[in-house]
Amino acid sequence: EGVYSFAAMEAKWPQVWEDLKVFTPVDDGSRERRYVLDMFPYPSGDLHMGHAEAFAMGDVVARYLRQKGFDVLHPIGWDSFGLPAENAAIKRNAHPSEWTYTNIDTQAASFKRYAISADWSRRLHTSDPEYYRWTQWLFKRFYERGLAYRKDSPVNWCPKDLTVLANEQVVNGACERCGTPVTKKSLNQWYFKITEYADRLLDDMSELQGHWPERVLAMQRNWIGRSEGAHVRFVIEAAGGRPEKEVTVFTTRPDTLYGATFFVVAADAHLALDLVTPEQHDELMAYREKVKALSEIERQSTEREKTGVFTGRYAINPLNGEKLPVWAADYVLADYGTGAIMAVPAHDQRDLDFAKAFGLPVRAVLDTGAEDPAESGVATSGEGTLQNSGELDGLSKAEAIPAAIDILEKLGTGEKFVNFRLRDWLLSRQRFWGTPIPIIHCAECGEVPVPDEQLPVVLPSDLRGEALAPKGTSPLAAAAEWVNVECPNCGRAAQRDTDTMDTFVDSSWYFLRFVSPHYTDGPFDPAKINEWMPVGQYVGGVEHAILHLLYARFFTKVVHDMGLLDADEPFSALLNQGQVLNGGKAMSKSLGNGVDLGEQLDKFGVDAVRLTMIFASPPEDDVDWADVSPAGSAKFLARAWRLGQDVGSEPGVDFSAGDRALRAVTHRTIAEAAELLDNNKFNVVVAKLMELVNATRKTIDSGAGGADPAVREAAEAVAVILSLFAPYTAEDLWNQLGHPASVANAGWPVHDASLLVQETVTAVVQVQGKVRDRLEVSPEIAEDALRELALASENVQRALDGRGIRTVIVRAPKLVNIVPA
Ligand code: ANZ
Ligand code: ZN
Repeated sequence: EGVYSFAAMEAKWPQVWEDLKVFTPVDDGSRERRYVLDMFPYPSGDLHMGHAEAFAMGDVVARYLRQKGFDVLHPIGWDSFGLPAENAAIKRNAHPSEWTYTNIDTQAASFKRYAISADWSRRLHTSDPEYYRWTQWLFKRFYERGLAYRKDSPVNWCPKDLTVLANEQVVNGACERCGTPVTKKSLNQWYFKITEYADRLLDDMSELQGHWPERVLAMQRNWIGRSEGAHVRFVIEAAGGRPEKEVTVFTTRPDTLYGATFFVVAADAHLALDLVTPEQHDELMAYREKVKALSEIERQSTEREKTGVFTGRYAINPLNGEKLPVWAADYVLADYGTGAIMAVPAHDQRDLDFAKAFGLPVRAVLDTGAEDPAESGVATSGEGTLQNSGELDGLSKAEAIPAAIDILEKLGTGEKFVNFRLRDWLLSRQRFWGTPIPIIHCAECGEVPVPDEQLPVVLPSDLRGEALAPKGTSPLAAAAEWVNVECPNCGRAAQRDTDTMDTFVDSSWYFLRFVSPHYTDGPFDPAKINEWMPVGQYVGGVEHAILHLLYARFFTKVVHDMGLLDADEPFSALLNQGQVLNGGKAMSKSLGNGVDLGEQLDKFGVDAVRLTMIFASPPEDDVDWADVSPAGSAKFLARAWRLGQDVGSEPGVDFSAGDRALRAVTHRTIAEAAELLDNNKFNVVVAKLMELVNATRKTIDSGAGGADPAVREAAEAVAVILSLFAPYTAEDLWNQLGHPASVANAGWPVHDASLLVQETVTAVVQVQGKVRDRLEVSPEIAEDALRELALASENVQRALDGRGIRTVIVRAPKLVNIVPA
């Protein structure tokens, strides 16, 4: 009693909340449901400042909706497969599960201390067999629908982690995890056919507009990369003993077909080997070796000089019969479009640079009014009029594109085509600590899925330490007992697939599992799933804009198409919290500017740290820990808490007799806070709350003191609003006010609109003693302000009729008397 002690509160309340199951949804339909989700954590070490910020934000939303009377699902779990556990296990000669589950326990304890209002009974870990059983089950359903398949192709390879990477995991040509430049390697790998959903992933973004950050939508749009154009088939003439062959190109500019002067295939694509003549073979092989050694960054650089090798072959332009030399070059990418292009140097800068380097002809077919690209070295691209183009001459570019497609279609050598930048999702990994792919390879039967009733395919427990070290092939291959099985189909000796799934597969459906995490007859309970999905508010970092968020949207659509889920978008609204910086820079070991969350909590208390995170800036903005004051937050919290000691009335007292001025502040705060919270302006709510605490203190210290019912009304509102940001202080204040736990379920106070109306008085304005106007003003209006208002009155100006003013007598707030000159 009497002293604000965060340590005492932190010791007292968690058990009470747990006993009362305050944060477990009733899940019986008696209240409208809302699903609030934070991107689940990866268990590397203890929680850090970034977690503290993100989870404080998500918790504000969950706690607010609970106060508003919704049945809130706010679960927590761990994304617990992945490389760091495996690397730690290699170092310590341990099993990855040891490191993983130890860290999870540490983080769970910290989350509990941090008072995240999560339903702990739904806790899940993606590395638990009862979870990955259903990841495997879903993989099988994808497989049956043709959405999971294996193919040979050049893939992104991280030479440090010795594993393949999805395109989404290659950032600026480097491994997203370790920063090593990525190279290409030809491998047989598993893919998810996300490209089949490209159109829907793009189109359905219209539903998310206004509810997701625009930059995330823009990143996804760009990543999906829809391009409208045409497929054009070119016949490659037989030469050097090689037969004639048809090759298709993708072009966005079929109008420039007459300007094509050469043809290029990706040097690293198999097509280049198919085409090259025996005379050119060695040169191409040497060139391919050089290309392989290049990183994607180097290949895509526009600065680098163009290189390539002539294949010895010629392509016939289907429109004019011209013979175009076929080159192999690295600026054409093997995995975009068809891996082959018609080169139009006059109107494509990359082609022009190549033409210059190898002395190839340049022919402008679109007159844009600019200098001839052959002379200027600058390809032209704007609007213009077709020339040197036979039947297309005289058309505008916009007319010529459909006209050219029309001609191609009539000739049977091409058609309109929409190309996507999006590639299929490479999901197999040559690492241990992930979900095993539930496929058995049989010499007789080929790929045989593991029967559903044999799921999960559990990871072997005897591989540890060095046995897990990356070798470029999966460590699972070494577990002979695990690998060698009977074919489920024919009973002959067969082998398990030894790759594991990308951990992004695990996180693509965890939000579905949270709805019924202990359900054993399927990935989720069909009776519950549509009650909760979609997630109403998702909270997490912008770094997941294209990886996790695109994959989760894809999974949701497939599960929807299976008829298992009504929703076809997983997250109705998305909030990207900013970063926590220190001294204007991201915290990092190398800068030595890391701030330890545990130390902050010990020093200032959970509530002060949470409140500081919220108060520092709008949720989307960064928080610079060097600029904030958790000590200031702690002081405010103690001040708010002390209100409870000075309230002199009993619970249930009639507020209507209370001080009207304080009541007006209370009700205005309640109304404004709700509107601000609906718009994610959490920081402003804290500022309003500070004003309310001050106003309450002022009333206590004057007049009726703490016995005034308005003081209780204000203090109760403070407790409820504060419960979103500082759950311990709020609970303790609520308790002091004589209410049973928990304030989390107290209910959002209803504001009385009539109290929001500001009181006014009527000021009479006279000119030469005659009443000329009446003004409605605040009783507290200052003399200056009233004088200005009176002089600005139209009636007063008319009465003055251009005369000057000798004196103005002001008796605020009731009277102004103006004496003209
Ligand atoms: C002829 C042409 C003429 C082109 C012209 C452009 C301008 P977006 O918009 O990104 O889809 N292209 C096609 N496949 C390629 C590959 N695998 N590697 C490198 N470049 C490739 O770009 C489509 C255009 O990029 C295509 O249209 C093709 O060049 C090139 F005045 O065809 B164009
Ligand atoms: Zn078989």
